[in-house]
Amino acid sequence: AATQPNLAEPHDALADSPFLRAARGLEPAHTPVWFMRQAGRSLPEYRALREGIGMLESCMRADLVTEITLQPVRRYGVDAAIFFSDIVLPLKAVGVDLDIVAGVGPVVARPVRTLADVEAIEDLTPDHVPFITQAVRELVSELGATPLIGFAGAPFTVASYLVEGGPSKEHAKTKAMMFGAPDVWDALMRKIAGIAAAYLEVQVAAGASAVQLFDSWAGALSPADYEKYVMPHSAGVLARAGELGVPRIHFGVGTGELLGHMARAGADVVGVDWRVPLSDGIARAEGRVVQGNLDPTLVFAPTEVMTARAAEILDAGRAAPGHIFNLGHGVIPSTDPDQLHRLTDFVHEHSAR
Ligand code: 1CP
Repeated sequence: AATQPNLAEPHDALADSPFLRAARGLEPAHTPVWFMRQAGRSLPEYRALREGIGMLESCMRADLVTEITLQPVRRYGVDAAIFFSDIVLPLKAVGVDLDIVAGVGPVVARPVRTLADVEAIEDLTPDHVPFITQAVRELVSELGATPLIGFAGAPFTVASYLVEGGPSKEHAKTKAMMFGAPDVWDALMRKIAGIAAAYLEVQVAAGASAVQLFDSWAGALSPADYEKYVMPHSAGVLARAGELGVPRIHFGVGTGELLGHMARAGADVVGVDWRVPLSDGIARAEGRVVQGNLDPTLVFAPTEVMTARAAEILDAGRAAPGHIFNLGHGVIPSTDPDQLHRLTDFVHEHSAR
């Protein structure tokens, strides 16, 4: 009977995947590895496919989303796929006038400044994003035992694009609203949190088996301000994601002083950037699984320098309840894909149990 095909088998293979076992604090066969921004400009096959097609358009075509998401999985043999989209895509889907400009990033035509601006933004329903449901379903069937990570932008980081109107270093207008117009801020954060949670629900309903909440720019905040103005809203998103029964990863950049708060906001897995030694990240993550944290520029060093650093991170990761290997932030577009392939193989070999 053991040799008979069993309907439960594909599901079990997925649940037993190194990524999902590590995310749940169970011993995996090897330390799982994936790379933030593993799809995208570093891959020649991505650049070829995107030729003449805008970023937002490619995010709204299920066939392109599926193919782009699969490209790094095929090439590297990473332990998870991340859904190809962008943190501002759900805003576009509910009608916010924005574009993703090549070489710049998200640009919002009419930045949000008033309560009326906030109230004009629609809440997200599955009907706004049928291409997401379709792409996730296709991906999950193609990926088999490789988990698909769904994702959304966290309220603070998404608010920064809406309020500034585009990428920003200081987030000055955003923080001016946060400090000076708490009623507008609260309404905006609630609005974005609702959209993010609904967006994650669509992805999980269609088969995503984990979610990552990207609060890339939360490191611009002090712990006290994070706790007061941001954490309750991120916690709301993570609580709704928790009801879906999938592991929740919470990540930001420059968040060394915030890792405890980000854990307590409702993370199962805490993302650690490369500025924090992983052993410190583990202590600050208060018993959570950790993800990270190789400096993304180390791929430009000789392979043996890169792998020696990866070995240190893998060894440090053993002190955590679980460790998912990743870069400390996204893949830099000029990265040589062959280096990431060697890195993936090294992580698997060095960590094989
Ligand atoms: O496989 C993958 O990981 C790629 C999927 C992906 C993800 C997870 C993209 C495609 N964007 C994102 C999330 C995202 N988008 C974040 C959070 C992750 C992070 O911190 O890196 C952020 C902050 C954005 C906003 C954004 N979109 C930027 C950053 C601008 C800034 O403020 O500095 C940029 C450049 C984009 C455009 C974008 N998104 C994704 C790609 C491949 C691109 C490049 C555009 C293109 O190829 O034309």
